[in-house]
Amino acid sequence: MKSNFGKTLQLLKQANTVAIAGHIRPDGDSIGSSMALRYALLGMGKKAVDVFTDDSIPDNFDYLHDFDKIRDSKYIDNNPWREYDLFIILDSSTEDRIGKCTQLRAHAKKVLVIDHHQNTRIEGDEVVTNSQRAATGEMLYELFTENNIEINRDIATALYTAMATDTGCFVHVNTTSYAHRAAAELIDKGIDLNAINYNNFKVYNRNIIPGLAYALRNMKFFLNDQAAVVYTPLKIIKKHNLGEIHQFKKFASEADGVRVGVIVAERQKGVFNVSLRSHGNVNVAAVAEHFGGGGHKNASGFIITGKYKKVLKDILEQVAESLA
Ligand SMILES: [Mn+2]
Repeated sequence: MKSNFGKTLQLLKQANTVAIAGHIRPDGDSIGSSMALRYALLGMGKKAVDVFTDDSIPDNFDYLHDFDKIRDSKYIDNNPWREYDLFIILDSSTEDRIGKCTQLRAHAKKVLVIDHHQNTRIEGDEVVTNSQRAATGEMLYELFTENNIEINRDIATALYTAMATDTGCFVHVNTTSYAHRAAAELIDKGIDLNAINYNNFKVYNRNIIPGLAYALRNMKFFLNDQAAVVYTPLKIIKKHNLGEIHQFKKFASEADGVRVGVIVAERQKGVFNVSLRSHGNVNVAAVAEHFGGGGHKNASGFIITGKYKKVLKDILEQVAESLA
């Protein structure tokens, strides 16, 4: 269960300038763990710690200290890379998950990877993985507490954000007693618990209502009603100006009797972002890997191209295998 941080501390100690990259389509774990590590490293007296994400950054995490210092794709496209002692890749199981940040490899002396996905296929001078941890932020909590790195309120806020979002506010099967104990410790650092949870789990953007209504009306059930599919075609996404549709996942995977929720969003003509959510022993990481994606046993994703009818058929074929 414990993560092996043997060489990690040495790499962190040796570096004076550090670049941190999380994944594209950033979530609370990617952003939260990146920022927590930034605060901790700055606290250790590092000269420069820059956080990158090759995407636009959802502003629902703007309560994080220095949130506006995260370097998004707009920054990346308009500024040259500088040189770093260490490049740290967080919460990413494959190289393409970090987008253009892969170029940082050529601008850093050493590369460190910390990730909690299943089957991490990404290289570094040191790669620490632990798929038993609910979040990369939970691995960082372990790193900090085991090595007497002080967790202040900013770090606690970022780590709590990471852990709460990846566990669905401590509901998903990845939630352990360790996660709860860690959360309790973080709450004791004086974080604004209620605001963070309301912000991340309760409030929704009312602009999604028309798109959500469409998605729910058109939700379909397959494989003896064990799989629910919510499909949002490009014309609906455009018509209702839908950004994130992660709220839709809940409705697919939480219908009674459903063991796999499939959420398909056509982001460009014939290009589909697919998210999978499953219950119990149904391993949707394997389904995602079949299509070149990845993730966790009960939550994964991938991109697939083609005609929707064929795409759906292919996906359901793999989902059927995961249900067998
Ligand atoms: Mn994560």
